[in-house]
Amino acid sequence: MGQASSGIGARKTGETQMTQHKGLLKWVEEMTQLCQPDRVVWCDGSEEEKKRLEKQALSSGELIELNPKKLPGCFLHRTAQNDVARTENLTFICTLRKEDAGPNNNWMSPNEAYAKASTIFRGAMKARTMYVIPFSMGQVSSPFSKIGVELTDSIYVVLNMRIMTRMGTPVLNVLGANGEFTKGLHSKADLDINRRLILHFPEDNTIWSVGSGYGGNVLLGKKCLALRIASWLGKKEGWMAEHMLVLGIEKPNGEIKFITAAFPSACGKTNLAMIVPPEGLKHKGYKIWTVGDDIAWLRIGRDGQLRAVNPEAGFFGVLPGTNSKTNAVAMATIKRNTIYTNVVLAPDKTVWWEGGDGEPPQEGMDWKGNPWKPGMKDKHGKPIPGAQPNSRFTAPIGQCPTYHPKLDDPEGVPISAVVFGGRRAHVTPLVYESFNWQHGVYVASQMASERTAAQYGKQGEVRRDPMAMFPFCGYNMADYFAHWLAMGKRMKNPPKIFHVNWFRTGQDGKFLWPGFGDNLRVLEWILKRVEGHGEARETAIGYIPTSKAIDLTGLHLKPNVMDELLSIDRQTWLEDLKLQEAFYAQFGERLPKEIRTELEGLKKRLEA
Ligand code: GTP
Ligand code: SPV
Ligand code: MN
Repeated sequence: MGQASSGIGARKTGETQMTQHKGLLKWVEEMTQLCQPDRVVWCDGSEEEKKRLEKQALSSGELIELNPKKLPGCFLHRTAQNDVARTENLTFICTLRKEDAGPNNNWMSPNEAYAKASTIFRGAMKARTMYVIPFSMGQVSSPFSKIGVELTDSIYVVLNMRIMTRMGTPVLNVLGANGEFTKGLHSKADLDINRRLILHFPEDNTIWSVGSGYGGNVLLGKKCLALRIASWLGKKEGWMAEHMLVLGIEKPNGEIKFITAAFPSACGKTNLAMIVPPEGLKHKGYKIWTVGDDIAWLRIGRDGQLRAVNPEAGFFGVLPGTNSKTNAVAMATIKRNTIYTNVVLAPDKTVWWEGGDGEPPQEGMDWKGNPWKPGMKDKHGKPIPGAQPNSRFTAPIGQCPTYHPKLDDPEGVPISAVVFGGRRAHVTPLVYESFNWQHGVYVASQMASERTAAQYGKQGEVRRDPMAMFPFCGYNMADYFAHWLAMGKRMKNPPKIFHVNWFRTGQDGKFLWPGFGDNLRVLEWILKRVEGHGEARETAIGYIPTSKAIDLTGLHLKPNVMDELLSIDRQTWLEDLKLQEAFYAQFGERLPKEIRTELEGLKKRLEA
């Protein structure tokens, strides 16, 4: 509603024009009272609105325009220096009963949380504009989609939500006069980490986020709604919200098999979702389709098959390490209409990041906006990176060369295999297959991974991250395991569950497996197993490919590397079981007995 946003006092006209939804109007009014913005602007999602907001953000310095010839429609944004990743320690699930949030979540009572955050939100939008963003996770008007409304004082958030979700007037039309929606309130406030809170109230279908401007903390449709709130709704309504990519592998005969894969943050989902077949496999004629790179909503279709949709409309992807060799599809996707966050600005207004294409610029500005040159060191002699290790791109999925709207079926694509994986230097082999659904759920529930730059905390530390959902499960994870087990029982043909690890290292500390495109070799074996062939040997932990089962054509691995990648060390595994037991212990009696049964079974097999 262009006009209403053009001046002070636009609020009233805007509201009445945009929606008849009394609950929505009342809530916006209450939040306006609390945050006291100078004005309220309802976002319609139009091109005109986009241009206007970009212009404002350029003049305020929130965005920097990039080279219009080389990077048309692209912008650079720099976050505050203490605000570069999700802050899990400041993220809370606020349920009436603490045990419903579970030991996997920080918990605060709803009363306390609302009171605490209100003191920060009060007056936080003075001299600012509050934007009202109606958005849909999933296709607008699909019965499986969920609607949210985010109130924010950040233009960066509006422009990102435009890319990441379907937003604007069509969503309000579907919401009608009394539709259900998730209420999201966000304010940057003063970006003070000591006054930063990311609060979820699943019982009220509400999210409050304050004191941050970083993606996962503030794009409330993403981790907050599409995972934490949605996982809660999924448990109640019989479906699942997962931290998963979805990809299709098309064979020369036109048949497409779809796979979902869950890896923790910054562990390779975007890369796998856009995989390019390696030279040695090109002759086989596989074509890859990208359905989603971060979140999947899974339902059991009318045919009894597990089906997946990507509720997002864009990518919020990791930049460091992304280049034309590792991820050519992403590189093609982010050439236009992309928001770059926290990377190097070159003098010609292009951008650069560590592990990106080409040489770094001879001089430029680092992600903090300071003058920067390659090879600069800090006072301890450590290299100063130009881009923040968790620097990211925001780009529309429609620009991805391997995306096709026909695969964006509101009923979801049928899933043939579910893959889990972590970043582990040791212990877990390149790939193994679980014995059955229940065993697969156990395998996923004991996943572990080394911490990455995607969240604050000690980098490299191994932590358990069941289903890559530990930071995102909006309720007690013991109940979540039970939900996984129950979903399997409802499926006609539960997909096979696999575990992969691209990150195993050798004696020299280097990765043993080349990764990236070559991961298709592993996916090929997975598909063969799904189809009932593909050679494997049965081991204590599951089925492992025989030494010749994975096609290594064109890959010149040193002798024994494959053996090492596919080996399991009983002693190391038995040690790991102790860590697993300690992890499960925190769930007490609430842990499904099937998980313990599987753990005991594995222990016996390892000791045999
Ligand atoms: P989130 O967006 O945080 O959920 O991350 P993601 O799981 O989508 O991770 P992404 O694909 O962006 O990869 C993160 C980092 O891991 C990047 O620096 C990649 O270059 C690197 N990476 C991805 N796949 C591989 C692989 O197969 N092998 C190796 N060694 N590195 C990889
Ligand atoms: C992740 O950290 O898993 C991400 C990025 O996908 S964020 O949206 O910041 O959570
Ligand atoms: Mn993610």
